[in-house]
Amino acid sequence: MPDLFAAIDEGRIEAIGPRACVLRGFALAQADALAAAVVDVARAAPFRHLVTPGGYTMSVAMTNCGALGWIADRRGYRYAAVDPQTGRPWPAMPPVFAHLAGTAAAAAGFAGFAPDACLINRYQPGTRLSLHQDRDERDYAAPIVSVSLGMDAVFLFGGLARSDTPAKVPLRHGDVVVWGGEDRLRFHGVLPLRDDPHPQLGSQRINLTFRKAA
Ligand code: MD3
Ligand code: FE
Repeated sequence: MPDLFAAIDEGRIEAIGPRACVLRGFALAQADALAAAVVDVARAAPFRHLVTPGGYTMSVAMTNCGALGWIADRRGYRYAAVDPQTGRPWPAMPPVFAHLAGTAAAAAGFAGFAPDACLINRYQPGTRLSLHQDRDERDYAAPIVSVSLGMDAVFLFGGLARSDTPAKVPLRHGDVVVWGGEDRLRFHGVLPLRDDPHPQLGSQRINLTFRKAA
């Protein structure tokens, strides 16, 4: 047991919105298998820093697995079946990923979630993700499931307007968050990561974000 204080919350479900909740420690039992699968995905589709249409190089490094992958370039944001860096399809979604996403969504009240895209974000100390909405998916009826691995982060959960003051939600190794319904288009982001190395993953945080893109 690496962190006795984190263990206090394990198994709790915290509502952070009408249709958004944190499942504390939901991915802990699969964390090693998930991290190993991330290494496999990144061997086939390496992490890279995307450049936004505005010309800003993102501090988060990204890759994808599944039928579709989220990309940004000077032309815009979109989902694509082929990795523009390798010219090959994105690696298949590992079964442990798909299973976890489905069981987490069901535990949060979204039965039948079958994601076709998994965006994998890698944060290093100082990395942040500024407030944004996820609007590039075809159908907003499906939820989004996110899995946190490695170092702690402070997630910012805002409202439907960029100017709404966001709530701060700490996310730890093994936590899973599910967003759907009226919470699906809320602004959100991640504060700059502080360097407090994780026993298994070292000085990084990995976030898996499962979506139904098509
Ligand atoms: C909240 N990633 O990749 S969890 C992203 O921790 C992203 O890497 C963050 O925001 C991370 O787009 C936050 C994912 C998340 C995804 C969709 C949401 C949070 C959301 C939709 C509505 C509200
Ligand atoms: Fe997002």
